Amino acid sequence: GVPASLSRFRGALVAAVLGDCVGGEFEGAEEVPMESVLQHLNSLNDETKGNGILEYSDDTAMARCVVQSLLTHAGFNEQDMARRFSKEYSASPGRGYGSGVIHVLKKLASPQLSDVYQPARNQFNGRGSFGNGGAMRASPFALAFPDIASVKRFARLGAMLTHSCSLGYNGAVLQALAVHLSLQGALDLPQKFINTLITEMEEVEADEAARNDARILKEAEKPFCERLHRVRDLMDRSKVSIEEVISELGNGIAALHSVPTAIFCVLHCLQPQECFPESYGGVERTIAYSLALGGDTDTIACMAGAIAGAHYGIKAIPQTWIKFCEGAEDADLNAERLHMMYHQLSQGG
Ligand code: F2R
Ligand code: MG
Ligand code: MG
Repeated sequence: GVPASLSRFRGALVAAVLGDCVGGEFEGAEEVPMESVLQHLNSLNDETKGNGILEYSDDTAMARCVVQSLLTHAGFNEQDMARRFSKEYSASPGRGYGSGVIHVLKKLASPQLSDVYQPARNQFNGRGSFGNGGAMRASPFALAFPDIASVKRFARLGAMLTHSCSLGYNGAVLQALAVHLSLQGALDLPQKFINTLITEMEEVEADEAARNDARILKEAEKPFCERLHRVRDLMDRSKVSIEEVISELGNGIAALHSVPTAIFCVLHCLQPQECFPESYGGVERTIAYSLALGGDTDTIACMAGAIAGAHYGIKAIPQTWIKFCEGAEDADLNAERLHMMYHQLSQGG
């Protein structure tokens, strides 16, 4: 692939925050007309307003913990990352966390805790969470580690601090892989991009725990691979309705029903389309389309934003959007630090 430029790092981290902030308006809505999406996004162009008035939610709050932890330790440290998650939650519990994960975050605060993975294992009668909370904060792993094995390994471990079901943590692996590939220009060849994701996930889902979870939850043998095949089928179609995307891929809070959907949003919006204003670039199209799906809009737009931002770079992101979204300027600064870490590690440092 092409060298991962600073612009791509900035695009990825900033567009993830924007997706979360602008997506919050529609989270949980069943139907979201494109007109309402465009009206909402249009309000971000009023230069007389702004200064972070759209607040970020749990997606960004936890991603910021991931970023700070990776930078502080120049690598993955599970104790530190777990501590940051619980501190962040107790400082700002009103960021819209999932109703299950808050129990993990409270237990992670205990000084007596010796195994930081244990609270997540106890969730949902010992099955663990399959929510998308691990995936929504997985993009920074792709921005910190240049080699694909580390991206997979640490995205998985980082997610397992709260999500011990493979349908949760493998969603994080898939999201981090998509950002990793996009960072290297892989979206220039969309068919190859999706085929590479399928090949990687074939290996990830061959794991015994993944097979067991899929069987218990009555999912396909390799659930993420199966969904990625659906993404590929939808990509090949000249016209796809919002309803078909929702029924084939989902728009819900489970990682399985949202990570492949986010990947589809990026692929579907690679070219201009009639439903978007002509002035829209790729990041704006991707975020607008993610919102129009309804459901878990902040998280789907956050994940799609990260993948799209890594492809188009910071130049594709409107300055006024950055001004309106809490944490977007911080994300831009952190992207520079992650870029440095990534290049140091790629030179064996
Ligand atoms: N939680 C939300 N949005 C809805 C509420 C918003 C808030 N109350 C408000 O209005 O301000 N958004 C955020 O949550 C998602 C990420 O959730 P996460 O971190 O995965 O949480 P959790 O609790 O682990 O899982 C989410 C739900 O999925 C179901 N679930 C998961 N595993 C399950 C299992 N093994 N068996 C049965 N159900 C399982 C449960 O309903 C969980 O509560 C993001 O959208 C983020 O934006
Ligand atoms: Mg959220
Ligand atoms: Mg959400």
